[in-house]
Parts: sequence; C-alpha cells; structure tokens
Amino acid sequence: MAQPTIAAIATATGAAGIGIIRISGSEAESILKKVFQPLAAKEELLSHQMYLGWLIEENDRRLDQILAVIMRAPHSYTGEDVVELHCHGGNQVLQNALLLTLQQGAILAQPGEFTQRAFLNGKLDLAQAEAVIDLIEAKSKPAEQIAAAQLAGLFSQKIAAVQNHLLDLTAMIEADIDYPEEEVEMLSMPEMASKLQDALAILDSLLKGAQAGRIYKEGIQTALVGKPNVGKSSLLNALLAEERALVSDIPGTTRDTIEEELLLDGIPLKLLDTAGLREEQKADPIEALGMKRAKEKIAQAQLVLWLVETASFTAEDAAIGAMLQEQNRDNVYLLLNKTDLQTADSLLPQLQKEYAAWPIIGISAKTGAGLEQVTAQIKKDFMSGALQTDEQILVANFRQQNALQKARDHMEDALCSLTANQPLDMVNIDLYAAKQALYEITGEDVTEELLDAIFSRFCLGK
Ligand SMILES: Nc1nc2c(ncn2[C@@H]2O[C@H](COP(=O)(O)OP(=O)(O)OP(=O)(O)O)[C@@H](O)[C@H]2O)c(=O)[nH]1
Ligand SMILES: [Mg+2]
Repeated sequence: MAQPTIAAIATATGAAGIGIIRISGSEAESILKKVFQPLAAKEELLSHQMYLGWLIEENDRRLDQILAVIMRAPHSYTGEDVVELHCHGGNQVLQNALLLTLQQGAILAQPGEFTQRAFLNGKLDLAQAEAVIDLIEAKSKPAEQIAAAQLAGLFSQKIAAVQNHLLDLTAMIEADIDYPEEEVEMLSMPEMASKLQDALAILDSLLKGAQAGRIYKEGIQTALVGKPNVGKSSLLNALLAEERALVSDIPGTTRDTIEEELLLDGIPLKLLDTAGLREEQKADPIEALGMKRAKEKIAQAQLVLWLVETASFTAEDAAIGAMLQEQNRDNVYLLLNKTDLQTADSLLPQLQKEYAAWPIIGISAKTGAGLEQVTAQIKKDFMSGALQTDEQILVANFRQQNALQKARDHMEDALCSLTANQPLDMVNIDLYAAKQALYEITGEDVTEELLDAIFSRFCLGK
C-alpha cells in the first residue's frame, strides 16, 4: 500500500537566508507542479536539477521566488520521490509554503519520518539512521566524528564482520546436525573456537570505546558540592573561564542549582553548581529549598566534586562526606580548595584515611592551581581504555552498547560450551541468540515500538 506523501519545514525556525520545505512520497511531483512555476517553461523537470521559479498560490499569486528540485525514486534520501523547495528563510514564507503543499494533498510529517522511511526503504540501516540524529545533536567535535563515522557505515561494517563469522559457524553446525550421514566439511573444535574469538575481539574493541563514546555524546553529569563559602561557584566560573555564577564571601550565596555545559580538554561536562549544604536550622527557608534540590541532584550525578577548605574543616564538612559515603558512590573527588591561602599539611593524613576510596586533590579556584590534575583524573576514570588506543570510537548510544553486550555474553557462552565439548546444538543456541542481538543494532530484527521510540527523538523535517 502506498504511503501518504509527507511534507515538513526541514530547516530551523527563525529568520535565515533560506529555508527548505521537504516533500516525500508518490504525490511529491504532482504537488510540485501545482505550487511551482519555473521561470523558463519546462516540459518536464529533470531529476536532481535545481530550477529557479515562483512559488504560487492557486490564484497564481506569487508568494516567493524559490529554487526547487525533484529527486526521483529511488535516488533520494527516503527512497521515494523527494521534492525540496528552497524558499527565503522567513517563518511566514515557510508557513505559507508548507500550507500550500498540505492543501495540495501532502500530510504533515511526524518527527523523524523522512529518516524512518529511508530506513524502511533500505537506504540506511538502523545504526546509520540513529547516527543522523546524533550528528544533528553533536555538541563536541569527537561526538560529531563518532556520528559521522557511524553514518558512513563503519560501525555497521564491524557488525557485519561479526555476523559473517557467526553465520559461517551456524551454517556449518546446522548442516552437521541436519545431515549427520553426509560428510559435511567441518572445522575442528579449536578452529571454530578461534573463529569465535576473532568475532569476540571485534565486539570487545567496540565495547571498549562505547563508554567514552557515550560521554562524548552526553557529557558527564558533574555536581559541585560542599558547605557554604568553600568556593563551589568560584570553581564553576574558573572551569568555564567566565563569571557565570555569583560569588561572594557571604555563605549561602547560591540558592538554586546552576547548570552549565563545558568542554574540559575535549571532554564534555554538564557541571552543576549547587547550594552550599549546612545544618538546616542555620539556613533560611529559601536556602533550605536549595539544599533539598542540591541533594537530589547529587544523587543523580555521575561525578561529584566535593569541595572543602582545609583551614576550616568542620563537622558540617564531615556530615557531607558521610552523606556521600552513604550513597556508596565511587566517583567522588575531594578537592581541597583555596590552596593559595592555606596548605592541607596537618589535616591531609586524616582525610586520606577517612576517604581512602576517593582521589584528593589540592586546588585553587582563584589561581587555577590543581585544575589540570582534576582534568587528568577525569580522563583516567571516565575515558580509560578508549584513550589508550588510536582506535576509532564507533558506539555512542546506550541501546547499541546494550545489544553489543548481549551479543558478547551469548558468544562467550557459546565459546564455553564449545571448548567444554558440549553438543553442537547447545553452542548453536547461543550463536543464534548473539546473531539476534546484533540484528537489533542494524534493525533487521526490531519491534515497531522500538522504531517509534527511536524516530520520535528526531526533529521535524528530518
Ligand atoms: N583565596 C581564595 N578565595 C577563594 C577561592 N575560591 C573561592 N574563594 C572565595 O571564597 C568566597 C566564597 O566563594 P563562592 O564561590 O561564592 O563559594 P560557594 O561555595 O559557591 O558558596 P555558597 O554559594 O554560599 O554555597 C568568595 O569570597 C571567593 O572569592 C580560592 O581558591 N582562593
Ligand atoms: Mg555558590
């Protein structure tokens, strides 16, 4: 059954040099003919050629001078006939143009529907389709590079290589099971095991970069925590290199949480400045609300930067330390601030003993001392593995990472069964499950719900 023809504004809203209406489907060309009048009369418009002309209403009123192009199926983004109207980039112009296409029979596209059609028509696999949205949303150069490599199909090629190994093995095993009389050409057990190990190695290299990939894409949720006046807002400003948050020597300056994104030596952080934590009875009601919010945010953070002043480490600081210990967090850095004023000599052994699980770093938000060390620690803890090799990072999304891990677990089980000389049909069950997990990545085997969930993240017109 033919899909309806869809249309949407494909460019961002706001005044701009040009703005593009995109139409896809079997009616695209007839709609084009009704709303577009080329300057030079044309019998037929050639595919993939730009034509200058007028966007016209039914009464032939000229709405805008535009460039139009038709890309005939199957040589288009969606695999269907696609028309683009390159109008002037004003909101009103684009709304008018879109309305014209709808009046001529198009329906408004859902977010991501163009890309969804491209996927359904075999123009892209699912990993590539996801790369499109990642590319649009990329906020750092590495995130953009990962998405571009995925879009180019490099990730899908690795998956295909693993699939090929698995297919070879399952085909051989199935032939052996189905035709026991025949002389099926079989690999020896060690040969099969080594084939499986090769496939596992590919998955391992993909998984190794996956955590770093996700961090490049999403940023590390980082909370600045500590009692009032220890210099949390000053540290936020120092890392941002701008006076973003109010700083004063009055305790309780920060009331609400402030969130800022920044790149720390290429690593994206979502940095959260929180209200200083102290005993509730000392705080006024607004401050107490800020503290409540701060605690919620701390619980969600992936990394906590806990600031103290060694010259005045008190029971209040210890209470914050105890709260963090209670949450059983692994990623807490204890930052001894204001090292330009004081040294931690006397207190340090005690802190090292009490907070042995956490790195302790002396810093000064005022002079910037010690911040390099903080950056190095983040790299070590969050980007380990990936940064030790030159290998390209190709995975940056949780769904893909999960499916890879699932496939890997099944292959590991298959390898165990194989080397333990278990019956081959046992091995085959795990190989089959591994193949299915990989099909989820490229989209050969996905549910409608999953597809809807993926494509609804897209913007309109993509
Ligand atoms: N000398 C020195 N002063 C600092 C340093 N960091 C912060 N300060 C000062 O300490 C005072 C408090 O700084 P803030 O950054 O406002 O502290 P805060 O932790 O955000 O405080 P609240 O928002 O009240 O919880 C200000 O007067 C800062 O100038 C530092 O490294 N060295
Ligand atoms: Mg503050």
